[in-house]
Amino acid sequence: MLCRLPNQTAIPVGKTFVYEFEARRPGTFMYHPHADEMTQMAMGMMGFWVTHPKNQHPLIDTVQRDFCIMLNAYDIDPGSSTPKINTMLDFNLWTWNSRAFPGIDSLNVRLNDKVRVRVGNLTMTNHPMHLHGHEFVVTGSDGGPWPMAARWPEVTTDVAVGQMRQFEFVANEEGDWAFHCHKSHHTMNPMGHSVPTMIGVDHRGLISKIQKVVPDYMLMGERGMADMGEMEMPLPDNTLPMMTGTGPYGSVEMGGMFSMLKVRRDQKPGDYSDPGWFKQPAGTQAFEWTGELPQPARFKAQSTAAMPVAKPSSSTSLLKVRKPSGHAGH
Ligand SMILES: [Cu+2]
Repeated sequence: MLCRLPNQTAIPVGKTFVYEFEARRPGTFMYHPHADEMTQMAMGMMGFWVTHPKNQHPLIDTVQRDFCIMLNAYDIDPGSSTPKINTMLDFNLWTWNSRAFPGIDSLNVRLNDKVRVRVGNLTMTNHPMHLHGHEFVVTGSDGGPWPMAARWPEVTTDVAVGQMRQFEFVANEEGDWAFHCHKSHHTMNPMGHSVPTMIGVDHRGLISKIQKVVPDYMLMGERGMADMGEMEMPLPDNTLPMMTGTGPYGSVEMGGMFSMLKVRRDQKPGDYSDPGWFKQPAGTQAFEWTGELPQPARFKAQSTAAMPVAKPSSSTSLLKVRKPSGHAGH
């Protein structure tokens, strides 16, 4: 990491400095300034460094595809363009290589390619990276390639703050496979975290009354947040919709740290271009069931609690959970 700690002066505005060193260790590394670090990193000053081995390395396999993903995050108010540099956790743009879905390229590979993905995290929270359709093996971190005995199959690997994880797999399943951070708020674009949950609230008759006072008032969130993805509301300039992206079946309702792995039989070697959507063979999709539905098997309590439970003093202390359902009387 380049810094102005005791061994280096900062680079003044408009100046160019040369850093020379010998890249002795093969691996994946990250760099960023330590000069006014909080400001400069909040505004995106960071990058990847990959040192490839000169000769065949016993712990570094040859791969046909190699992807680098830098996890970074920004807090930019809707309609503005300057990141808020004091934000510590509640960022609103979760990005790969400073791009948010649907602006992130898909990872396009040829069937049976060996694929390496290097994921570095210079945000201020961890990101569990999850791949559909394949199992991968984590093969290395910032410290270098891992010994074979330290590797195991996974479908999600957590990349903690300041860490790099490098994972590999053989792309032996044709199709379009989601690849994303598994924190659901990280696959969203700007969203308000202070918005109350309105699921199941009966708004009938209420909207027309509010619209008498606020003519443009629109109701949101009655059926969850997915409606937001399809609602084409006018947004301020320089603002992304919360959930967006259009797939072969309409809105995919995603944002942020999300992309697709596209595995194709006829992708040319070394061709990273987007092959378009996969044409799924007949019989590989879910279909609607219209027959009888079996009763769900339910556990029957034996009325022997592990510990005695105090009787509720009033009905208000009974636990009630409302499920998001339109069926009255359940
Ligand atoms: Cu994340």
